[in-house]
Amino acid sequence: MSAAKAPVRVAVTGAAGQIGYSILPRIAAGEMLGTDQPLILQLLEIPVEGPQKAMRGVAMELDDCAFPLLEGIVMTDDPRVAFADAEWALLIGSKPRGPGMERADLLKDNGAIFVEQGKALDDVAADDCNVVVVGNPCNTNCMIAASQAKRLAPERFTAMTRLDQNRAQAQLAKKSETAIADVENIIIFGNHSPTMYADFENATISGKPAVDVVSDDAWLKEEFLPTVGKRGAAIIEARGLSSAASAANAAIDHVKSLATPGGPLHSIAVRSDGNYGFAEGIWASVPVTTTGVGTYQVDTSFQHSEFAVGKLGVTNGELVEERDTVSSMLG
Ligand code: NAX
Repeated sequence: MSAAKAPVRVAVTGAAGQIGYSILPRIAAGEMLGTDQPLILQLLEIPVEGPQKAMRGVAMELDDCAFPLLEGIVMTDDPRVAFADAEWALLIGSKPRGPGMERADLLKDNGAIFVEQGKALDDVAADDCNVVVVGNPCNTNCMIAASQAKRLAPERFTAMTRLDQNRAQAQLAKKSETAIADVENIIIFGNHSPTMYADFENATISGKPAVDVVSDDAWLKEEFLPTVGKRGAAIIEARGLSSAASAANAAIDHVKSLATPGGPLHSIAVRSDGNYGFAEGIWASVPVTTTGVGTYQVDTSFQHSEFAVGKLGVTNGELVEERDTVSSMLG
């Protein structure tokens, strides 16, 4: 019999939030890192009694699930405790946009959180820690956190666009009346915002170009793209709350794909080195193949029409603007 694996430390911020509540039992059940991988959850919440108390409640429920893989739960309001020796850090917690708040204020308020957390990660996380930013605006928050890191490599900081990919895949499967698994190579480019480009031109359905199978250019350009881009707002409108179960599911997919070398192409926002016309140094979503646990290579083979290049230009412009807004926070 082989020896039991050593536990992996997984830090999760915003542990008392909606996504936290959806994701934590799934991580503890082994859905993210595998059903033979013991783990220790290190939960971070803001130093305010309400969220701290709610986090303790979540931990009580995790205890009550009696997950065999869950070897410990750390609860704290100190990022240096939460991130200590973490091999995976899911940065979910951030400030929501309040009434009358400008986007620039949101960027700056959240930027301050990611300056602090980036420094703490660099000080105490495991050398090969993989940092996954979910809290919005996630691309720019990720860039800010990575910019604080002197020890950790910027490539280890990724932001989540997998929910957008999953949304796009589901919409194409519905439209073409095929199984989800038959829709492949559907990649999100750019920002996790309504400017993102869900690249239907390179997608395939049952091995054939999606554009040929769908055969409805107007639907792809005028319905599919806005539906995917504005899906978050549609969920808020319907539920009165933002996406949580699907966001938690996407974060699990993101980590699983990033931890599984040789799997299919997937969308993650990574530091741009100029591919696809994205400005160097911003975090833009692109297709990647995973090469090792937490390492990946950007697939630069996608061809884009003039229409797509225009879309990529818009989302790149937004990311550059976001970077300009937070330039004083970049380390
Ligand atoms: P909630 O407001 O339910 O929970 C957020 C939690 O984070 C709160 O409990 C809050 O106290 C905590 N928090 C705030 N600042 C913190 C800090 N500095 N350290 C630790 N915890 C902190 O939001 P929820 O619905 O869980 O969403 C979390 C974030 O995910 C939001 O920023 C949201 O916009 C973002 N999303 C990102 C998505 C993506 O695809 N990248 C999709 C889903 C979601 O909208």
